[in-house]
Amino acid sequence: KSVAIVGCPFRGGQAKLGVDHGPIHMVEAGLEQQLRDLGWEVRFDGHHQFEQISEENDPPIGKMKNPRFVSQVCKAVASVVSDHARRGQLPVVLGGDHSLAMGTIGGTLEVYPNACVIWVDAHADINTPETTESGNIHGMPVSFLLGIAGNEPEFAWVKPALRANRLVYIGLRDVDADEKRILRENGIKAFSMHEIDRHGIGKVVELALDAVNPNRDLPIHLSFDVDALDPTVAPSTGTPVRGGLTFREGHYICEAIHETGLLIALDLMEVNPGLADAESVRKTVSVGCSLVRAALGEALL
Ligand code: DIR
Ligand code: MN
Ligand code: MN
Ligand code: MN
Repeated sequence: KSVAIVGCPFRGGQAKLGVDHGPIHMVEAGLEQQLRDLGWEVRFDGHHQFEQISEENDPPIGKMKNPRFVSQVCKAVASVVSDHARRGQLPVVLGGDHSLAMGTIGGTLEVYPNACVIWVDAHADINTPETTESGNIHGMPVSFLLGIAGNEPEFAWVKPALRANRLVYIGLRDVDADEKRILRENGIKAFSMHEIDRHGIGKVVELALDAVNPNRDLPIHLSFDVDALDPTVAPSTGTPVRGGLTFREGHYICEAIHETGLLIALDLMEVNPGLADAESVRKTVSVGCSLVRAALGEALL
């Protein structure tokens, strides 16, 4: 029962300053000890160090911004994650922006090729370098993991290791038109806020697991973008969208995945302590930590 906290102070997948401070704030809030208190052996070797590539040395490739920087960091993160996984340590990767998931999920699938991915987010992050409107790579990691991003030599190291039927979304409410088409064409299961309103979160998590893990025997990688939560719950994030998960719905997802006993990797992304007043920042950092604790077994009773 061992976890490795991997802080990734990285913001190259999007334009806003501050998201690189997310992991530092979550660790300073005491996450390490909180996980020890849950009975985990916790390894934290300091935040992931990486070489900066400045913008003048990293001009766009097509519409993609900071492509070399994002690619290099994600490649390194993939190897950190796979190393921990091979040693039987559950990697808890703290972002940082969600482009990092190319690395985290890439690393997971090297060690657990049959893992399924539960992606909790307001956004689908499945744009391709062709369909992106923003050019921000944090809106694209899933297309690279699925192998539908087209031939991008800079990202040739990303193996198309994720199968469409092993991916499920929960919490979507801000999906670009091309992304909706990509989800449809690839038959990817997604539970938007509409489905959560209709069925309730309990049923939705059950249906999501039925879709990607029908026999409840495959390892689970949970990639949680804090903007899945309603902005009243997690205000300090780069692309807040109203109408999101309540505090309890977010925690329920984590608790239910913990209960499967199948969780083998966790991402907690897009906490940006630079975007709000002190109280909103504290709230967002604190909910980030408590989602991690819920996924790692903190029980209400
Ligand atoms: C938008 C927003 N779909 C994009 N994506 C965000 O930039 O591709 N992802 N904010 O987290
Ligand atoms: Mn700071
Ligand atoms: Mn995201
Ligand atoms: Mn998002």
